[in-house]
Amino acid sequence: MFTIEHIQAREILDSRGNPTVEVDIEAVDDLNGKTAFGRASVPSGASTGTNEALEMRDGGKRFLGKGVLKAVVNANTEIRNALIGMDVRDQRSIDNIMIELDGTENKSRLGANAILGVSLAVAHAAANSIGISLYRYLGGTNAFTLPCPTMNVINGGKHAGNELAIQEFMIQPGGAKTFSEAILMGSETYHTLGAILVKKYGNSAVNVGYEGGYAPPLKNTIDALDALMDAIEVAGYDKKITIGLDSAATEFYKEGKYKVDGKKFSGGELIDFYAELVDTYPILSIEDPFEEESFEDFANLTEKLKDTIIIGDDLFVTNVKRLEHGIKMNAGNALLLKVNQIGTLSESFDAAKLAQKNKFKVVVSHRSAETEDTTIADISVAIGAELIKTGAPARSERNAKYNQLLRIEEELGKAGRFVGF
Ligand code: 2PG
Ligand code: MG
Repeated sequence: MFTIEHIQAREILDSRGNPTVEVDIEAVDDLNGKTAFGRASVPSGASTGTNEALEMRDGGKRFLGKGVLKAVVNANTEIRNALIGMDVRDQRSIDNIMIELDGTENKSRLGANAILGVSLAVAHAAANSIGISLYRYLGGTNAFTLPCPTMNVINGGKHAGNELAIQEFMIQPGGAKTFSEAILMGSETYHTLGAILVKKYGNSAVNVGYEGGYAPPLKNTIDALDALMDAIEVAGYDKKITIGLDSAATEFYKEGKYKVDGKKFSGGELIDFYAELVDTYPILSIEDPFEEESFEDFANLTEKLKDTIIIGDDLFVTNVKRLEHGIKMNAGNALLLKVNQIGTLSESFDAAKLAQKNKFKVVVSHRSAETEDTTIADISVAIGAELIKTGAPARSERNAKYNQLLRIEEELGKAGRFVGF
C-alpha cells in the first residue's frame, strides 16, 4: 500500500492571471519506504454554468477578491487530516471521503477547487507509485485511442472583446490519419487564418482571446465561418477539416430571446438558424446551442440535425443527474466533460461512463483559464473520448495538453489509434 503522507496545497496563477489552487501529494510504500509524488492544478471558467460545483474565492481586496486561500487552507487542514494514511491508489474512496466531508450538493463548504486539486493530484501520485503514465493508470486495460482535437481558432462571446455572439469557432482535423498529423493540420490552418485576417481586417485582427484563438473585429457568425473556410482551403485541407461551434448560448440569452447577429431569436428560430449553418458549412458539432435549462430545444435540434454532434456543457455540467435527465429526453448526443464542473475525478469518470453507455460521445474540455497542468490530456485517452477541446494550437497553457497527447501518441506507437471523422 502507498500511504498518503503529505498534502500541500498552494495558491498559484492561472493563464488569465488569477489565483488558482495547486496541490502536491506525497505517498510512501509501507513495505520499502519508496516514495511517490503527484501534482495537479485547477482550471477556471468565464462562461460558467449556474449548476457547476462551487469555485471558492476569498472575496475582499486581495487579488481583487479572487484569492483562493480559503480553499488552500481547507485542503491543507480538513482534507489533509481526513486523507493522511489512506492508500493513494484508492481514488474512489478518497473522492467519496471528500464529498462526504464537504457535505453539500455543490461542494460549497470546502470548495470544488480545493477538492479537485487533491483528487487530481492523488491520481498523479498513484500513477507515479506504479511507475506508469497517468492515462494507463486511469484507463486500465482499455484499447487506447487518441481524440481528435477541436481547436478554438476564433474567439467571441465572453472570451473576446469583439461582437461575435458565438463564443468559439473551432477547427477539427478529423481527416488526419494520426494525432500528430491533426496537430500539423490545425497549426498550419491557424497560421493561415491569421494571415487572412490581417489582410482583411488589419494587424489588430490577430489579437487573441482567452483560449489563444484570434479575436477579429467581426460582428456576424457567417463572417467568422467564411474566414475559417478560406483558411481551410488555402491551407490545403478542404474536406479534411470540419468546424465545431460553442455557442455558450446562456451568455446571449436575454429576456427569453437569443441575441445573435443583431437579431433576436426564439428557441425555434434559433434551431432554423443552426440548420441553415449546418447546411452551408461543414459543421461537425455544436455545443450549448441554447441556454442551460433548454433540454427541450436541445432535443428538438438533436432530432432535426441527425448527423451533427450536439454537445451539452452548461446543460449537463458533467453532472450525472443532469446527464441522466438529458439522456432520457434525447437532449443532445454528447457530453462535454470538465473536471472542475463536478469537482472530483471519480464523478467525472461516472459522467463519462454514463454517456458512453448511452451512446453519447464524450468531449473532454479545458476551461478558458488554464495552467500548465496536463491531466485532461491523459483523461481523454483513458476514457476514449472522441474529441478534446483545449483551445487554439497556440499559448502554452493550451499546447501543454496537445503536447502531452503527442507524447502519449509516441508512447502508444501503433497501439494508439487516432479517432478520425
Ligand atoms: C466553454 C469553456 C471552455 P469557460 O464554454 O466550453 O472553452 O469556457 O471555461 O469560460 O466556461
Ligand atoms: Mg462551452
